[in-house]
Amino acid sequence: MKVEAITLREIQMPLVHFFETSFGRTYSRNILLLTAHCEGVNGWAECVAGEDPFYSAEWTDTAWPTILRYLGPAVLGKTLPAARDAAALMARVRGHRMAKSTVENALWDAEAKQKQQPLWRLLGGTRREIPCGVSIGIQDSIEQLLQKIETELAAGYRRIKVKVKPGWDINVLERIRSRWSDIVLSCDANSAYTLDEVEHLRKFDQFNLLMIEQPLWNDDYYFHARLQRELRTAICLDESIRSARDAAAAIDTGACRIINVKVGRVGGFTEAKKVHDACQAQNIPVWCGGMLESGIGRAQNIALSTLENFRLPGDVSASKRYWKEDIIDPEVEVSSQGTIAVDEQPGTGYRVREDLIEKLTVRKQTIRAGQAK
Ligand code: OSB
Ligand code: MG
Repeated sequence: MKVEAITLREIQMPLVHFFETSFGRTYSRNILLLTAHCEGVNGWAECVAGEDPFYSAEWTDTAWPTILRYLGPAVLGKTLPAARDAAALMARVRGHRMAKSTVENALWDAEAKQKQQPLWRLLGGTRREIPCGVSIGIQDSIEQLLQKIETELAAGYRRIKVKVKPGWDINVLERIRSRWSDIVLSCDANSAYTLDEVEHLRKFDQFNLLMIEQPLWNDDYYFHARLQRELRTAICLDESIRSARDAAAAIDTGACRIINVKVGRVGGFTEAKKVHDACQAQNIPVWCGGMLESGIGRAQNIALSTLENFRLPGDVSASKRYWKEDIIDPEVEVSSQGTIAVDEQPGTGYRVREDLIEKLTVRKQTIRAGQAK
């Protein structure tokens, strides 16, 4: 597979409803999309970096030049036996995992299309149907949150995750549990607490949560291990897990009992598979996280979720929860049983709507093999 050219673009898409976490509120997404042009086949991928460096150090404006100046040129003009060989070519660049993932995953898509194989099979998936959950942001009132939960339960979703932060936590969980005593419920703090708040965090134990996601610092697992020893509720790590080595260390220290896998956060499908395998070897279940992706990233998350150890419902939900109109055809739909099925179509099984993407594009650049930087 020869990488002849790469097109990077930024599209702008307003969310149907704002999304608020402990680090802020998002109304509209600016998403980078990458196309790898490989001998007549176009592979697509989405960069999950946010509009601001709040979830992680990476953001749209670090990913853009990193891809155009370093990561793109590292693979351009090369003939790769397979997409999994891309990571080694980009390894000289430290960090910038979301940017790396964008390049690598476009090559996985190209490889699947070239081999006329479903991406999920190429990744080593075995599940034909994946269970879906939803992540519901902080709202203006608890009533509004309860209304949203009701809608998602009626739609069939199998797990409700709510965002929490100091002042929007115990009070909220109490109201949810008094209305729905036995739904599968979890919460995500996105690093909103510190170890001084152990007594407060212990109160979460009364709500029979499936997990509490990333309660402490985004770059920590040592202190999460101290916290996990104090809690009955399972800790799930998201932000802290950047690689399979992080996953192994976190499991070894007892920092978590569940891991959230986001392909962008760990640097691409190759590393995501390694994280999956490292967790499976230690009997730690994983689930697929979300980053408010457009259909392109969403379709790739679906493919990843077919791997065997994705045993818990992911933040993989329907297009219409985020977008008035998604950039893939068909849009992602979730069954009334809260599942998404995969089939034998080559690639992701979703067609990229290039005409619509063109209309949403705010900047675009193509780099070719042999072209000076
Ligand atoms: O921590 O999982 C997170 C969205 C943006 C950044 C971080 C997170 C999230 C979500 C939304 O929880 C998941 C989704 O529905 O895409
Ligand atoms: Mg999270």
